[in-house]
Amino acid sequence: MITRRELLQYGVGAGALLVLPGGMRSAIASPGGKLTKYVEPLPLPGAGMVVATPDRADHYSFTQTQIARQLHPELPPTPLWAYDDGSGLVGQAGSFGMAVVAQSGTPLEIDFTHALPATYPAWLPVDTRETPLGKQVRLMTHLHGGFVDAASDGNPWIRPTGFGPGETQTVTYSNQLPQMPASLLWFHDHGLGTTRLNVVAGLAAAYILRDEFDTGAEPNPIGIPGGAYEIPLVIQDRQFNPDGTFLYPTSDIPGVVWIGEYFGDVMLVNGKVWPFLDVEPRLYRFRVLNGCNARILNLDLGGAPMWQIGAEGGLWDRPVPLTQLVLAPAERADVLIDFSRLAGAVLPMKNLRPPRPVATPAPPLTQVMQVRVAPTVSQPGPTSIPASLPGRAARIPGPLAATRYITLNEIAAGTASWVLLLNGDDFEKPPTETPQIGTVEDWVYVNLTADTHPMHTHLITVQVIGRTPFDVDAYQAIYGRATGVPGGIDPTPFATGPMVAAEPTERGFKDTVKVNPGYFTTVRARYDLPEGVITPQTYVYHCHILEHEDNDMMRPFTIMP
Ligand SMILES: [Cu+2]
Repeated sequence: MITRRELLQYGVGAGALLVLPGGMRSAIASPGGKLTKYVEPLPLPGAGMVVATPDRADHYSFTQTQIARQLHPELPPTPLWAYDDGSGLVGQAGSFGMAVVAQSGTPLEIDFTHALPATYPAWLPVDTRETPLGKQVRLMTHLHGGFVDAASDGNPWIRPTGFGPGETQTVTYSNQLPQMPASLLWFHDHGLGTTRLNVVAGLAAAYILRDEFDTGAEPNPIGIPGGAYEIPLVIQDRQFNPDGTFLYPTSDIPGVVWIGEYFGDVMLVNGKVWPFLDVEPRLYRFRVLNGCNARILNLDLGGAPMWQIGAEGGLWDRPVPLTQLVLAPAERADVLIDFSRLAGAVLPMKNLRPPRPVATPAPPLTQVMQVRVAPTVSQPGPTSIPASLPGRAARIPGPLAATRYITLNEIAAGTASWVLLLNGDDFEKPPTETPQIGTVEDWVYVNLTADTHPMHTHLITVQVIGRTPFDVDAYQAIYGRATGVPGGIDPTPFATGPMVAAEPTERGFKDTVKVNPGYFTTVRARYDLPEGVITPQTYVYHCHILEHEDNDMMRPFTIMP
């Protein structure tokens, strides 16, 4: 019997026609891998990425609409789904082309109006077992990292059928402090059972929060690079059909369309295929988002010295030196990078295999982009790394009101019943996680699968406490059922070693945490609500591998009085 891992290691993106037993049909003459690398410049805000224009004070109106863009000169134009701020998106060069820039502490209201086709085109293969309304395009925009009321969250529990053509989703983003400090968030579609397809089609955008310290300009009170020296990097892997449409493979299991993970054979950065970036030999700020559906990145920036200064929950209290940058889908890193001793160099940005205990079935995809360092500097900017930062380390004081044990299970892989479940429960089952407002809880993610799952909780950010190795087989042998191990069973008696403390790169608050196989991972959060929002409020938590989230690794949780 071939295992899922063995089956998946045969090449998605190998360029050959492969029909795999129980797995996926893939790489149907995908032309992507043959595209010439480093031909086009990286799109940047105001130069290939649109900085959204409000239609009145603190209010934006977006329509979700289909456009077409050439993502590489050797490809035909690719049909894309995009957020149009009313500009018509003439300034969007690639498949990731929109950024909202907002102020911490100032709430925003946004309308999202569905102006896409009523039904899915053939290049986006829907598995109608997972969708509430068949092949209808139903949209739901979620602000990832937003501290907002449940009705504004873009949350498929509150409105499972989402929004149809002509309908408008109206949201209020609190941008409230301290939960929403200066940071890089993103908004993306969260349609029930179709998140993986809507995001591949292009429905994802940046949301940058500023404050009086992190102004985005240079100079600034923090003493970090700004202006043209602050570079957002949104990394997404994709496959292409010869006609320019995105290739999203389908399963060859009878009755199944859904595949376990989507891996591309081409890397896009800010929506362009394998771009290049011209820099000066000085200090830069890179703001990196892993926007892949399923690929865990391990970025190597060509030997330039790096310091991480923040993550999903904003800036830290001090910089941390980095040698590699391992980011699972939806994780973000705020990084200072020093090119000052690399004048004239041409540096590859590479994606290497993530180190253990991170585990992923992804086939390799090594090249990301190219960084070309000019011989001279036009504007020197800051020349040293600040000793301290105006942000925070994550340290949540007790007492603990509850500890919840949440299991991650993969059931019947490679069959028509293949599903990923939290606590052995479907998404539709009523909430079982019900923290009381204002209390602190530990959530312990007990991974019973072979791979890393990036677990994301809406509304809150967490402090990573640590990861404890344990005997998965023994735990499962005692408590396993047909749908996996139910929630609520403490794995501590099965520990095989002491807890490994949070990584240095987990210094601050996080909204997405790597839950590695062979370990249980403990995260701590305070379950507050935005000012004026009354209990109960229901949100969701899920794996941010979008294929897993769609089938069915997502559950509601309710904040109770
Ligand atoms: Cu997962």
